Amino acid sequence: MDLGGATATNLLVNGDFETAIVDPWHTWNNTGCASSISRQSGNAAVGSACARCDISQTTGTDWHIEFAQYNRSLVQGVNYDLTFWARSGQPRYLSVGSQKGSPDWRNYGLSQRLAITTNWQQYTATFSANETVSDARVQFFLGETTGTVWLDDVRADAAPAGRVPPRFQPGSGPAQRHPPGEGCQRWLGPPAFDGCASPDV
Ligand SMILES: [Ca+2]
Repeated sequence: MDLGGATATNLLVNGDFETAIVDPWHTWNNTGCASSISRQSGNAAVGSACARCDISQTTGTDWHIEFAQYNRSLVQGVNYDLTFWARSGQPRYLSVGSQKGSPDWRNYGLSQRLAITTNWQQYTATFSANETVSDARVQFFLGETTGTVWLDDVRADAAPAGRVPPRFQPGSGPAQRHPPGEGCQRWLGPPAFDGCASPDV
């Protein structure tokens, strides 16, 4: 879809963390994981505050620790830029995603793994929404390693016209993952995301 220069509108709320980190921001730790999110004043990338994520225990699976904004609206075929600033205590990876906020937890077009450094840097993950929905989670997956990650100025805007995002490939790489909760903890590999019909598997 050509947006024809549509005005960028941030789909996220309080992505700059200048106010308290509350709903629709949510955090979740899988069994065996421990992390906390706090609002840090000072040393922000933008403005006067940022989000600090301390990951003290993890399974090593990225999505087992989630910091996400719930119930975001996406329009099928529109290209979005998820833009944010990040740094970490040690060089590490984090993943970003967007998926349905309830079973079958299907992916809405975004799944990327990004290398983060100890210096503030701005990142952009461009994706094409594959459905029109109002229950999308926009997610940071922080469970790959322990440590501290700082985030700031998180935005999700319609991408400028003409930008071509990488095509989401169902079944490629780490894209096929179950989200947190609901007993759905089984990794589903390629070729297709098939939901959570058997939560006890
Ligand atoms: Ca800020």
